[in-house]
Amino acid sequence: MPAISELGAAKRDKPLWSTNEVTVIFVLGGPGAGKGTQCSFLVADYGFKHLSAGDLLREEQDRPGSEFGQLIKDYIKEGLIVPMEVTIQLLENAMKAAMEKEQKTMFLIDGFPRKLDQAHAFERSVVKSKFTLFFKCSEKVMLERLLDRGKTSGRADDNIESIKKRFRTFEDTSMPVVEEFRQEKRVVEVDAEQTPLKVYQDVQERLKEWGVHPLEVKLQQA
Ligand code: UP5
Ligand code: MG
Repeated sequence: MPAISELGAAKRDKPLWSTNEVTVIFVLGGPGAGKGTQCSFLVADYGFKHLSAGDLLREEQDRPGSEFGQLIKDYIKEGLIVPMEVTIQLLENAMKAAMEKEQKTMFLIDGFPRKLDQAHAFERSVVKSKFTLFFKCSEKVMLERLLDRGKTSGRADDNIESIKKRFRTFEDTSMPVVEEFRQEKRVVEVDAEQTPLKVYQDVQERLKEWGVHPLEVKLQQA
């Protein structure tokens, strides 16, 4: 990828895709709320393409020759939000690739947008989201989950110092995004402290209310 100043995806003043062409559901929730876990269930039953912004950043960080590797590493360790131009470009590239190679048009964008400027830039220049699936979970439960996962995850930010910083960033910077979408009545909130299966059942119920159906149902309707 070129220098940050040259990354074009966040700069367009018209969306690249219309909501008729592409469906995007943002998946938000604190660190360890279970975004990735629930997205993997949804991929299996609904045929979404799952794009985790954090995973895309970690991939770019590890890509030999990436000029953003060190920057991404430093931001993630500190629980800070990587400059949006990088994340939006990575998301747009991944969406284009999934559309071309896998004919995907339905996307779960996990862990993004985490800051109001990202939310505005993505919806202005890439595509407007349909709604945001928000996993509500207390810090106490998220901390237990992350420390447990940290025993084997190898993630540079699954340690108590980084986790505390991630919690602060989430409260101070990412919750305002959820609040703005909530005011626009575009938030679907689910209690994420239940078992993974119970959380998923609630998610499925709520998606049905929004007219989003599993693949099996779509085939029956066709
Ligand atoms: N688990 C899951 N659900 C459970 C349940 N219901 N009951 C019991 N256990 C449950 O789950 C976490 C752990 O909990 C797992 O062990 C799981 O088995 C268990 P997971 O599904 O992985 O939770 P998730 O919400 O995906 O947690 P994650 O740690 O991925 O969330 P973060 O939001 O912190 O991480 P992300 O990868 O999205 O971002 C990392 C960093 O990247 C950010 O801090 C930031 O520095 C950077 N970033 C940006 O800069 N910009 C972006 O746009 C995105 C990321
Ligand atoms: Mg995750």
